[in-house]
Amino acid sequence: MFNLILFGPPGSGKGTQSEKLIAKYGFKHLSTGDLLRHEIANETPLGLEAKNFMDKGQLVPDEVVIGMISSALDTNADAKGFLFDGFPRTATQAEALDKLLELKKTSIAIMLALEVSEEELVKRLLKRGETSGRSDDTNEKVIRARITEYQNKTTAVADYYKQFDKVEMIKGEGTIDSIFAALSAAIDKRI
Ligand code: B4P
Repeated sequence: MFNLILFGPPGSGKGTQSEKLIAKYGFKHLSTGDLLRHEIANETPLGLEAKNFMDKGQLVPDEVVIGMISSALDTNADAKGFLFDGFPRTATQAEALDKLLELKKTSIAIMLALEVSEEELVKRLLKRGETSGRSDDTNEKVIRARITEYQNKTTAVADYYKQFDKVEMIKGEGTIDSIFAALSAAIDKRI
């Protein structure tokens, strides 16, 4: 089983690149953003709670997200590998993920971290907001709050995996295909 984390700030292209990586390598895609938006669309209690945080650009509480990932891992027990997109986002989530994978006698093979400047992130997300219907993409204040939340809480996750020598930095600006080629090369070295 080969498990990887696609890491990076909001708008860095995690969702875009995940689609291509799944098509090439056959990973099971687990995006906490997508899972949360699914709960919101179905107006579940979990979704209603999550929406309050997401609309302000804040992270959803750890216990909510960890519970969601835990059940997604259980329902996909036969997957040949997982691509975690947008998870883990805090050190607590990273430790919980390690424990969940250990129970399945597997682990994270690599974290690929996309690097993109703040101005490019804001530009991309405002553009996506014109068509996505996502309430967190239309307001520049909320977008900047998400980036600040990333800097305050999420960059620590890369430090966590660096101690195990599992992080590879990838330039996230350029064409989608050139970024995909760099991600694929990093995976092929370890798979
Ligand atoms: P997510 O759904 O994870 O989404 P994202 O970070 O906003 O975007 P992503 O990086 O996937 O960018 P994309 O490919 O779409 O998070 C949303 C919210 O959910 C969070 O703010 C948080 O509240 C909550 N949440 C999720 N996971 C959580 C967790 N684990 N814990 C707590 N809370 C959690 O690309 C963006 C745009 O750029 C697209 O329009 C795309 O077309 C464009 N683009 C991509 N690559 C490009 C390139 N190379 N050049 C130009 N444009 C490009």
